Amino acid sequence: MRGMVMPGKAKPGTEMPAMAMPDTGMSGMKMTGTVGVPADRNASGTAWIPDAVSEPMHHFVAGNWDLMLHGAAFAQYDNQGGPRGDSQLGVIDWAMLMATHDLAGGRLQLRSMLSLDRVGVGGSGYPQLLQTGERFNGLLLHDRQHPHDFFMEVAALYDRALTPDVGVELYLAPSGEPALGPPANMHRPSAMDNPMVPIGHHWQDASHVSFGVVTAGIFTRNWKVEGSIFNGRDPDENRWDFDFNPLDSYSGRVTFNPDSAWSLSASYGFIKSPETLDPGHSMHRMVLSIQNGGRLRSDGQWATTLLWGANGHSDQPGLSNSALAEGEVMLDAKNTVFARAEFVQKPADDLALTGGPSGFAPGRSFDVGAFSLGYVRELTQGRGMTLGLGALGTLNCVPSALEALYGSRTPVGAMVFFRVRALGSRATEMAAMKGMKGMNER
Ligand SMILES: [Cu+2]
Repeated sequence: MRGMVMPGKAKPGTEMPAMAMPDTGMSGMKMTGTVGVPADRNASGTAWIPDAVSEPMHHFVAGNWDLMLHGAAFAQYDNQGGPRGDSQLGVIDWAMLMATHDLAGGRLQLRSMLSLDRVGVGGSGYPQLLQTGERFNGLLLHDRQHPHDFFMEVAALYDRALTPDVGVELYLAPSGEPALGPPANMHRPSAMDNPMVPIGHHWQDASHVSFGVVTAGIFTRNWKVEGSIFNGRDPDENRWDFDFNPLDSYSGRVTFNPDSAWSLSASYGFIKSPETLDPGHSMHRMVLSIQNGGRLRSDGQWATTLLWGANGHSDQPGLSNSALAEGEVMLDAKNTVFARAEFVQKPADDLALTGGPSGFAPGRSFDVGAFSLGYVRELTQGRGMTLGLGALGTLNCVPSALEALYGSRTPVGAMVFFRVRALGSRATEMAAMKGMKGMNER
């Protein structure tokens, strides 16, 4: 089946990377990187996605460097209902540049991913019912999604083959993602057009912005085993700097891509004092993920992710669980639908419900859920970019104990947005292939 995969992950204009398979990119086979792993199977940090799906990005060449540029921006009007809801006009965005160069028999990739969320949605982020995590003005954020740091990722990734079938990787990041959990939500093909972050983010993939990460891994074409040491402290509320601390957290992950349609991973992490204001508190995190996807007709793709993530707290018995199912279908060049269903056990202190009149015990946990459905219609495309108009609705579920606080057992939220990102799927690949053919003919 691999032979049928379009060269979406090809690197136009480059010669075979070190230890590459024979270059059959022109005949409809994907060009491959170290030990046959496509160069951009790493969707974020060193986390894999299925080869059959791709993140839209631009490929170009500057001197001896292969460059890949991608990103997305959402200009959004967000309205979350009920007493704990709010409304806001804002812009969230990220842009990522990757530069790859052959080095010492392997491949060096330098990456920088930046976000202007702090300007676009302010220090308290944007309204999202039941979302929790991080702080603003010294207070825990709740029912809002925090802005991401300007330096979402600044990293160097080196990989090379040891034998024709076994490769090694080393990832060094002043800001980046340890081997814990699946790719971060905005880099998953199952969620890349969804501006909302999962309410289970801090149970699953929130470590994607960690200020200090070292990851080493060994991989074959189908398997990867990795270990990280990293700074597990949550980013502070100054979103413009690097929040360095000792690398006293650690994680390990096993990933299995049995064929081009699937990527499975299991990971465990020990996160040392994630909260600066509560340094005695540490966490264990376990995450299982299943990603699946494929091509759809001439210029679409579909992708799904199933996730279980759990936190064990050093000061509480038991596990706090989360589960997520999400999917995105690019039906064709114009129409994309996406959906997500979530369940999370949220502690009262995360939801800021331990003080004041509500006064729940800090250890009390609430089972909450969120179901969302969204659609994007592309309006215009040019210069390798596509502009879409989208809408997203979320139905949340809270237990009766929270009914008065949320105004309902089923508070709702909605968002309308304009979204700009690199032109996706087949369109860019076709353009790239034409470019490659042109180069060959010259
Ligand atoms: Cu995040």
